[in-house]
Amino acid sequence: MRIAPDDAPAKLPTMGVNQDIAALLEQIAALLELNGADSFRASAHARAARAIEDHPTSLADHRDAIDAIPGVGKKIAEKIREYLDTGAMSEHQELLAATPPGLLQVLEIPGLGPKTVRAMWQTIGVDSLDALRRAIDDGSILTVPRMGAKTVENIKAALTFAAQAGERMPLGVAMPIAEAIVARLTPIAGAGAVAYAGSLRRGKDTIGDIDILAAVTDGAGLGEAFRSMPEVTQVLAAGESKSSVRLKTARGHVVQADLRIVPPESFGAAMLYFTGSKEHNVRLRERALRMGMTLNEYGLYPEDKAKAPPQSRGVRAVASKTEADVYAALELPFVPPELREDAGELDRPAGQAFGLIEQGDVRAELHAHTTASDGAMSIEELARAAKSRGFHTIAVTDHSKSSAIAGGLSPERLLEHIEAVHAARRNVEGVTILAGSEVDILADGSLDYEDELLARLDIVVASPHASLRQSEKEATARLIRAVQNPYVRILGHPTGRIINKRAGLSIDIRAVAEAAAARNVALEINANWLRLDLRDAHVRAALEAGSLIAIDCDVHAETDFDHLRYGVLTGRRGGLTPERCVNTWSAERLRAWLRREPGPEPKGPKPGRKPARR
Ligand code: DGT
Ligand code: CA
Ligand code: CA
Ligand code: ZN
Repeated sequence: MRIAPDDAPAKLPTMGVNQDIAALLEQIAALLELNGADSFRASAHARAARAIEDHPTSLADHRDAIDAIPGVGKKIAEKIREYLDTGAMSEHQELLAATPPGLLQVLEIPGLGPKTVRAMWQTIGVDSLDALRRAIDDGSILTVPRMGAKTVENIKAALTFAAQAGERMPLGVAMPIAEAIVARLTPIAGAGAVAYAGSLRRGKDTIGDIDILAAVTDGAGLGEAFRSMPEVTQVLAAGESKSSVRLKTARGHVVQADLRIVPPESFGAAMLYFTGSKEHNVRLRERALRMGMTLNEYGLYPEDKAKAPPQSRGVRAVASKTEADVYAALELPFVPPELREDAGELDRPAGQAFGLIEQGDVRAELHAHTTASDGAMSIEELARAAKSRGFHTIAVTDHSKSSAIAGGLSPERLLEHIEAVHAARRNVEGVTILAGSEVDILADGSLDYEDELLARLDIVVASPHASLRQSEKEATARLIRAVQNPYVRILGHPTGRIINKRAGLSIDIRAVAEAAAARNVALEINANWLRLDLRDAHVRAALEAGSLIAIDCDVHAETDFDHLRYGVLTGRRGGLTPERCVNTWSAERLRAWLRREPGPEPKGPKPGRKPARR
């Protein structure tokens, strides 16, 4: 059914009412602490936020369920109802009004909690990032209670990193916004197609702006609908075939979005052009010219020396309707969007597919937390969630003792936890539950538990969480030592970077991957879009060095399973095939890999290049 513009929803399809409520409650928690409220009240809001974010049904449709959610008290339930009725929470607005806006940015700096930020605000008047920089420069920051030289160094490094990282938006923030815009415009386009393109479609870990493409015969209504979306704060361009706007979402994210409108017969050529990258496009155009043709966003045309573009003179295109048509006419294989970076993807002969991993290939989650450490689900809830996603295996890998803030387990508690996993196996059928650990890699590369304890586990994920400012030499040696521990199977989020916030370890990825390959250890792509660690270039280098790859959601809450797509996109950008990704293997093959004898792999031709089937 074609829905006329007037019938279109008045708001962007929501990013999720529960998510919006959770974000507000979380901000109330931070604002309460900044304003000196007692920390019990603040943490009640934070707890409620987590419970609501994980709540399986939308609170907008199930208002009567609000009071029954564990962790949501009477007062907070009232605030949620107020939000559902009015779209705002008055307490949130009052707190915002009482707090200098710059203070929230100061709070964003990793390593700075609300207590410290409040202390800096109250004692020396730090109320913005600029004020913080000044306080560091003139040394007054050291007069703040409990502020040491080391903390100041950390703040300085974080400030420098934030300044360099610039304004690019994480993939996982941009993707739901783009999908919401596409969903909003699709009914208006009727029979025409609407899709996102640009760096987002290429799956880059951060994006500059959102590019939307629509193929319709008459685009006037579509352009108008795009420019009058309620989130639009500024119209930057309003042409017949191109509109450009700035948006501010309900969660406060600001981003530019471009809409291009092309005739339906040009959709493929336009998708190719606006997906980019620019460098890939340049190579395609050069190739077209060498073959005696012209390529632009409307199509691939026969050679024509005239000045005016061929499409404007009614010249018939050789190919234009689909991307595949254009690649075929250029005698190239279809290049998946994630590989279009002019990094060798055009050197492959036609007819030879890339065979990249797809989300549906992933059948196991090997890095997940439960309420035993900092997760939100019990072992059984986690196992059922994994099963409902079609996984045959789920690994329970709670934190180890050094990750104290994350509720890391003492050796005694880990032993109990292993028993609890065994007990859960009796209650949940149809999915293999592995007893594991995400064990901290200490600064020197040793692990946070003794080998005798690790030997009792089905799977060990070893990850760096602290000491992330080592030199490249130290960091590389640290990770190599970790993968050489006979019980380690996966190196978790190897650099520890947080996008736009923390650079993480610099490592010689080739050396780490070679060491991992020699032990048949997999390097993780952590699919959380704040991490995407390994990143695309690391994946490529690791594959070249012969290493196996794992893609894990690092599940803390049910919705974290949804991050898988971002891990898969990153893997695809690195050229990952299903064969090299342990999460795609059958349960039997995975079990054999996990159970292999501790110690180095037997010497043989190129260890790790082909994981042994046993
Ligand atoms: P971003 O937004 O910075 O993350 O990166 P992109 O790749 O999305 O770049 P954007 O938004 O400037 O343009 C989208 C695509 O449009 C780009 O990947 C290729 C194409 N494009 C834009 N400008 C040009 C151009 O001047 N020449 C060519 N060949 N292609 C262009
Ligand atoms: Ca873009
Ligand atoms: Ca753009
Ligand atoms: Zn971790």
